[in-house]
Amino acid sequence: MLDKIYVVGHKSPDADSVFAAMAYANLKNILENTDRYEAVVTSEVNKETKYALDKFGFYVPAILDNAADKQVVLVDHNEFGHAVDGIESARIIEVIDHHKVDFKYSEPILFYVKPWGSSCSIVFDLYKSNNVVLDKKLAGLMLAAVLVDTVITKSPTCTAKDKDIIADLAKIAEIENWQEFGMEIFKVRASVAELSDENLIKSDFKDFAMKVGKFGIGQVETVDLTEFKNREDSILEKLQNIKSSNGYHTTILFITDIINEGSQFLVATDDEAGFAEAFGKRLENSRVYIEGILSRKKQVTPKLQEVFDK
Ligand SMILES: [Mn+2]
Repeated sequence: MLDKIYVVGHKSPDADSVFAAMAYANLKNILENTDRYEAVVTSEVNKETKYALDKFGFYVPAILDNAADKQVVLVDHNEFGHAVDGIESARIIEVIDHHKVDFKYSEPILFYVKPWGSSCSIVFDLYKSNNVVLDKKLAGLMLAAVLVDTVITKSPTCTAKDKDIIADLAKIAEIENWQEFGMEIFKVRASVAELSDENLIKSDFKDFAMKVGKFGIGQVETVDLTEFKNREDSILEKLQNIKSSNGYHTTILFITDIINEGSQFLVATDDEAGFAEAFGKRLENSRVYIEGILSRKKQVTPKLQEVFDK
């Protein structure tokens, strides 16, 4: 029997990283007439991911918490800092991603990155170009992922290609109103409001190494910012704790209002002036609302890098 190849997304798995792994493992098994590709996750999945899996009748993929000496396909990330533990000694077979490239490897591999709104868009495109028929339920999962990653097409990361793919996936999944389906998913996602401060911050949290030090940036989306208003002080306290006990230069949670298309920033940093320089807006009492900010990848991280990583 040929060795297993694990298809795995990033740490703190989101819908796109889980569903892209599932869809891509399925595609590879079909194309290579094998069952050696297995989608796995790095840790427990979040609420909307579980919701979509249940809705379309899938099990949660098994957890792979260490990839040392294993064969892996990375989806939805390429930086080792975001990858499963043990990645330094894993054998990487392929990378399928839509994030900025920060990748070095000792062998030539298939490295497939497109500047689209979600990894599931890229995987869908691969089904099409390989003439593989996509299952209705898998299409539903992938649609959920594209809608989450593009904030129901509102995010600046959403391209014309993603919009076409959303329409195609909705058709295959037989979902008549994808906007409504997107809101359904975001309502589940917004119920993160029930999480503890720490779990709220960590629900979608990524590390970024910059010249001045390590940044930890979490994002939460909501349809109602006021839901978080009375928790801001305790969230800030937690951000401060995470910052000092884990050696961060800055920790941020930004809460994105997807209806009004802006984000409330809660920031623990020793360099508030730098933050103001990056965003053109000053923190007041460690917080500030910034209109038009929806994307960590396309807006928040690049703005911070301009100031803190030059
Ligand atoms: Mn993604």
